[in-house]
Amino acid sequence: MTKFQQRVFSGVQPTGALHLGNYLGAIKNFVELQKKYECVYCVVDQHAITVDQNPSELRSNILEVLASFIAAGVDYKKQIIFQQSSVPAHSQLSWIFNCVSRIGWLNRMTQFKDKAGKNRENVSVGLMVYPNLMAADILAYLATHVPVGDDQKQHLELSRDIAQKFNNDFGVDFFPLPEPLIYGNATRVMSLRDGTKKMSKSDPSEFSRILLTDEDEVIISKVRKAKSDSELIPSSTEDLNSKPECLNLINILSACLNKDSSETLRSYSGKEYSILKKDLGDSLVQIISPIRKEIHNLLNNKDELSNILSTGTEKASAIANPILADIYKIVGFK
Ligand code: AQP
Repeated sequence: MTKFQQRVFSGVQPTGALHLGNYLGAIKNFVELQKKYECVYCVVDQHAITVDQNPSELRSNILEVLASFIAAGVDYKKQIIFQQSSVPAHSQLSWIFNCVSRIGWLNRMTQFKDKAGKNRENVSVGLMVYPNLMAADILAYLATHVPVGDDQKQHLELSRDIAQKFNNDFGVDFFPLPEPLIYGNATRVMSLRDGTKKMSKSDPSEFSRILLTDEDEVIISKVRKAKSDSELIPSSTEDLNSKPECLNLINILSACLNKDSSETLRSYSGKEYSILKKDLGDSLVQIISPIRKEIHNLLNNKDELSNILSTGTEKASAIANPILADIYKIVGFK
């Protein structure tokens, strides 16, 4: 039995329009989890500036992510939705974690290696210490559960390491070790152009991803043009695993239908891709179309969105500030 109150925390970066990977990997689960937990969902704008951002685009992306949360079904009245930079406790705790976390740990982060690539000497320091800020985001609320896509698993493990080291260093049992919640059939949605790369906002090809703001015809066309091959859909899981693009389409459809991938495979084995793509396009339109319409409605009332953010800031600060005050005492600042 843990002494910690169960609480969910997760965040999404306002780095562009949200895609199907963000939805199936994270936001769909945000909505489910609010039935059982107290949830804190954050638009992580401070993470976004670890790479260059255009300030006016950043502002509008913040409101679009907020609108996407609400349109997808996050209940902003019952839960907390807010903007990271509006609660200074995140930055304050992240400095402490910069001093707890080890350079060797950060050097092992594959996302940093992927994003920095050969340009390692020239990327921002923020990009490297990003996982320390992520640990602060979660632990400023003593959150116990963190719904994320599979790509964030390593960062979550680092958050646990930081929590553990802080507890050991200061001889306390203050931080919970937050558990990643990575579930569903699409924990890693892949690019529609290359089944070995994850679907991502920063992929140069618009045809690699489906956005929550795509019109119905665009969704259908992106699915129709998704990379496939000239063979029929395989029947065994082994054969499916050797065809990453086909596996991706089956996984996405399974997630849309809330079915097991093996069941979906059985329904399509031996059939042509065009049949699978037609059904997938239709399923995606059914899911995305109402979300898109609601995003547009919400974005027509920006004052209301700003009010929702202000309320979220108050509610988030009311949890994080007393926790930060206790942390300041533990480290000897007070
Ligand atoms: N392809 C994906 N499949 C499943 N889950 C995914 N997530 C992101 N991509 C996929 C999950 O969505 C949540 C929010 O992610 P984020 O936008 O904050 O950051 P990210 O993972 O860096 O997303 P992108 O699209 O890849 O952005 P860029 O291109 O800007 O780096 C997280 O829970 C993430 O796991």
